[in-house]
Amino acid sequence: MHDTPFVPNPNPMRVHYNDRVEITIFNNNPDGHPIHLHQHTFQVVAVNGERLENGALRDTIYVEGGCQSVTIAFDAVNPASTALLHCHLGFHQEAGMFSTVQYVAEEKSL
Ligand SMILES: [Cu+2]
Repeated sequence: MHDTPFVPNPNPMRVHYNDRVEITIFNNNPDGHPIHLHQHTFQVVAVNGERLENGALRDTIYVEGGCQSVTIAFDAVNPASTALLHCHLGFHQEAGMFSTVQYVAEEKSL
Protein backbone atom coordinates (compact mmCIF):
# COMPACT_ATOMS: atom_id res chain seq x y z
CA MET A 1 0.00 0.00 0.00
CA HIS A 2 2.73 2.45 0.97
CA ASP A 3 4.92 2.35 -2.10
CA THR A 4 5.43 6.08 -2.03
CA PRO A 5 8.78 6.90 -0.44
CA PHE A 6 8.78 9.33 2.48
CA VAL A 7 9.49 12.80 1.16
CA PRO A 8 10.76 15.29 3.75
CA ASN A 9 8.29 18.11 4.22
CA PRO A 10 9.75 21.25 2.60
CA ASN A 11 7.73 23.46 4.95
CA PRO A 12 7.55 21.85 8.41
CA MET A 13 6.05 23.50 11.49
CA ARG A 14 9.03 24.67 13.52
CA VAL A 15 9.02 24.46 17.30
CA HIS A 16 11.52 24.99 20.08
CA TYR A 17 12.10 22.52 22.86
CA ASN A 18 9.70 23.18 25.77
CA ASP A 19 7.33 25.28 23.69
CA ARG A 20 3.64 24.84 24.40
CA VAL A 21 2.40 24.50 20.84
CA GLU A 22 -1.18 25.06 19.70
CA ILE A 23 -2.38 23.97 16.30
CA THR A 24 -5.86 24.61 14.96
CA ILE A 25 -6.98 22.17 12.32
CA PHE A 26 -9.75 23.48 10.06
CA ASN A 27 -11.72 21.04 8.00
CA ASN A 28 -13.59 22.68 5.15
CA ASN A 29 -14.08 19.33 3.48
CA PRO A 30 -17.23 17.20 3.76
CA ASP A 31 -15.12 14.20 4.86
CA GLY A 32 -13.90 13.77 8.42
CA HIS A 33 -10.21 13.33 9.14
CA PRO A 34 -8.56 11.41 12.00
CA ILE A 35 -5.51 13.59 12.55
CA HIS A 36 -2.58 11.86 14.23
CA LEU A 37 0.54 13.37 15.78
CA HIS A 38 3.51 11.14 16.38
CA GLN A 39 5.71 11.08 19.48
CA HIS A 40 3.59 13.51 21.52
CA THR A 41 0.39 13.46 23.52
CA PHE A 42 -1.76 16.48 22.86
CA GLN A 43 -4.73 17.98 24.65
CA VAL A 44 -7.87 19.00 22.81
CA VAL A 45 -8.22 22.64 23.94
CA ALA A 46 -10.99 23.91 21.64
CA VAL A 47 -13.65 22.61 19.29
CA ASN A 48 -15.06 25.03 16.73
CA GLY A 49 -13.43 27.89 18.59
CA GLU A 50 -15.02 27.01 21.95
CA ARG A 51 -12.31 26.57 24.58
CA LEU A 52 -12.54 23.42 26.70
CA GLU A 53 -11.71 23.31 30.42
CA ASN A 54 -10.26 19.83 30.54
CA GLY A 55 -10.05 18.53 27.01
CA ALA A 56 -9.10 14.94 26.35
CA LEU A 57 -5.49 13.83 26.04
CA ARG A 58 -4.98 12.06 22.74
CA ASP A 59 -2.58 11.31 19.95
CA THR A 60 -5.35 11.22 17.35
CA ILE A 61 -8.39 13.47 16.98
CA TYR A 62 -11.26 13.05 14.56
CA VAL A 63 -12.01 16.40 12.91
CA GLU A 64 -15.52 16.22 11.52
CA GLY A 65 -16.32 17.46 8.06
CA GLY A 66 -18.31 20.52 7.15
CA CYS A 67 -16.25 23.49 8.37
CA GLN A 68 -15.41 22.07 11.79
CA SER A 69 -12.23 22.90 13.64
CA VAL A 70 -10.26 21.41 16.49
CA THR A 71 -7.42 23.08 18.38
CA ILE A 72 -4.81 20.86 19.99
CA ALA A 73 -1.97 21.80 22.32
CA PHE A 74 1.14 19.87 23.21
CA ASP A 75 4.41 20.38 25.00
CA ALA A 76 7.36 20.16 22.64
CA VAL A 77 9.41 17.82 24.77
CA ASN A 78 10.46 15.15 22.31
CA PRO A 79 13.11 16.57 20.04
CA ALA A 80 14.55 13.15 19.18
CA SER A 81 13.21 13.26 15.67
CA THR A 82 10.83 14.94 13.29
CA ALA A 83 7.25 14.31 14.40
CA LEU A 84 4.79 13.38 11.71
CA LEU A 85 1.36 15.06 11.69
CA HIS A 86 -1.07 13.55 9.27
CA CYS A 87 -4.52 12.22 8.48
CA HIS A 88 -4.70 8.57 9.43
CA LEU A 89 -6.66 7.60 6.32
CA GLY A 90 -4.05 6.24 3.95
CA PHE A 91 -5.60 7.65 0.80
CA HIS A 92 -5.83 11.13 2.36
CA GLN A 93 -2.22 10.90 3.48
CA GLU A 94 -1.13 9.98 0.01
CA ALA A 95 -3.18 12.86 -1.37
CA GLY A 96 -1.11 15.26 0.74
CA MET A 97 -2.64 15.46 4.23
CA PHE A 98 0.76 15.03 5.74
CA SER A 99 2.96 17.49 7.56
CA THR A 100 5.77 17.45 10.08
CA VAL A 101 6.79 19.18 13.28
CA GLN A 102 10.48 20.00 13.32
CA TYR A 103 12.46 21.01 16.39
CA VAL A 104 14.81 23.92 15.77
CA ALA A 105 17.84 24.72 17.85
CA GLU A 106 18.00 28.48 17.46
CA GLU A 107 17.32 30.64 20.48
CA LYS A 108 13.91 32.22 20.55
CA SER A 109 13.82 35.93 19.86
CA LEU A 110 12.16 37.70 22.76
CU1 LIG B 1 -8.44 12.47 6.07
